[in-house]
Amino acid sequence: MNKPIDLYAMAYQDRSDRVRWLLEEMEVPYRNHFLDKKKGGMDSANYRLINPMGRVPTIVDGDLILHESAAICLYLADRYALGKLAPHYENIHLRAEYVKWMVWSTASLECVIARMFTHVNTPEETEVTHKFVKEQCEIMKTILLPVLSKQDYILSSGFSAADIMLAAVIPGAHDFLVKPNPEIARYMDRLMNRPGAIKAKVF
Ligand SMILES: N[C@@H](CCC(=O)N[C@@H](CS)C(=O)NCC(=O)O)C(=O)O
Repeated sequence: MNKPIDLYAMAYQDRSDRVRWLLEEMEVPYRNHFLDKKKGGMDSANYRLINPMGRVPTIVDGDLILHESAAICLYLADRYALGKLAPHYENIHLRAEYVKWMVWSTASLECVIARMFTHVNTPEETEVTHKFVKEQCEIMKTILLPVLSKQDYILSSGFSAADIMLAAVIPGAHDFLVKPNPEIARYMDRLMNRPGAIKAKVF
């Protein structure tokens, strides 16, 4: 039997959430390792060996060490749920669509949302940042809504790791994306109530 996967995080609700949720969905054994930032857990020489940036999440799966939450989820779904939570490589169009959502969720959507939580020190900066994020979310909405108005999950083939990535990121822009858009709110309800999400304590 394979050794459990080691998952390094700071808490349940950081970017390790999507990885833990995917592992729960796949019922792949794993161990949580929570690093204490205040006690230098992210900066320790041992941790820097597996993640030179001193960030989370990182996984160790046998002899593979991997960081970047989207890359981790792409790898895990391919390795442990290909054809179930990740489309087969032969299905080129669906696969391309899937990879797009996996990357978009962090590189485009999360990147914008994260602006609200970083380097905002004064009320003026907060206002400018919120305006920017709100405008950007209006654009993100035009990408999500046409899909979620016609189907329950982001891929026409059904629930996949791409839904996990999106649902882990979207709540960061709750007021701009979820609250004003019933289609996105229903999508979130559907996903938040999955036993895998509940076990992983994502929300
Ligand atoms: N793009 C990376 C971002 C990783 C990241 O920035 N993680 C945060 C936690 S959610 C972190 O480790 N921050 C370092 C810190 O707070 O010191 C990913 O998706 O894995």
